[in-house]
Amino acid sequence: MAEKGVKVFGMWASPMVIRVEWALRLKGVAYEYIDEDLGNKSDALLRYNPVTKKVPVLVHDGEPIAESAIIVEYIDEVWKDGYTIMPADPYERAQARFWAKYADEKCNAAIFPVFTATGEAQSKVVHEAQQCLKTLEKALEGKKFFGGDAFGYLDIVVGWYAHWLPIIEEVSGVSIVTEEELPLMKAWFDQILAVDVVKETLPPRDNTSRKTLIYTGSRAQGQGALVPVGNTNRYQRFPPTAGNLPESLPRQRIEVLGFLEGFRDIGLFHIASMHQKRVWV
Ligand SMILES: N[C@@H](CCC(=O)N[C@@H](CS)C(=O)NCC(=O)O)C(=O)O
Repeated sequence: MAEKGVKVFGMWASPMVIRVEWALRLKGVAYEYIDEDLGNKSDALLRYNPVTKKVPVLVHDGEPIAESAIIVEYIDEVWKDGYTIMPADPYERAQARFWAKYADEKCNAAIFPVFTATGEAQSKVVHEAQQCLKTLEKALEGKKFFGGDAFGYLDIVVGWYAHWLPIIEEVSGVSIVTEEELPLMKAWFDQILAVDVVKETLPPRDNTSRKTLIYTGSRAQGQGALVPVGNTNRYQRFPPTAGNLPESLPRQRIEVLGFLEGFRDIGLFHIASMHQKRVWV
């Protein structure tokens, strides 16, 4: 007989995994969380998700379900009582799914290059990310959450922006979600960060432990590097072709994204997943 209960295979810094945790917690569903080393995936993960081999995977009574947005919908359908995640109205549901797809396909793709671009190219990338978010922001007009008065499906899908975009801005030295450019989204960030399930689950942002080394891709790929200045919040940008990466850096790690101590508060896992590189922790 299949094992009873709910398991989530995840990775602590994943914005996709956190969607599933938020949905389960909103429903009050108890679950076991299994943190994966994505550089060395467990046999269980590969067995449960042999197609994409990615997290999150929800295993419900022994049956695996992959793809975070699909899992969130599944959770809403299976645990019908209590908190409602999907909009009740079919038109509103279709709209929420449309914007979720738009955010995942367009906005995420526009945001991640902010890490790797420099100079004029970076200003252009920031502008493009802002344009995408402005389009998304229209779905917030006159509302507290994308879901209206309550934190709902689309908030779950894009809620990670509230935590990670300010980190991306800080590490990349740019401003994306500003009062001037994206006032509704900025106000929504505050709403999201005040939601209990969000507060319970986001990784900490601890200013004291920033000894992180972040390599935004390899030099060979021409993407340069961001290296923290001592134990501070400041980062020094090394241009793509620079032979001037600090001597202290292990050479083999120049070809990868390296996260050392303090990784948790920076959480640039996304760079790693973008480049499909091994992550050292
Ligand atoms: N569309 C997928 C994306 C999942 C995804 O990209 N997961 C990343 C972590 S955020 C992953 O497992 N990366 C490991 C890999 O690509 O091998 C979803 O929403 O579930």
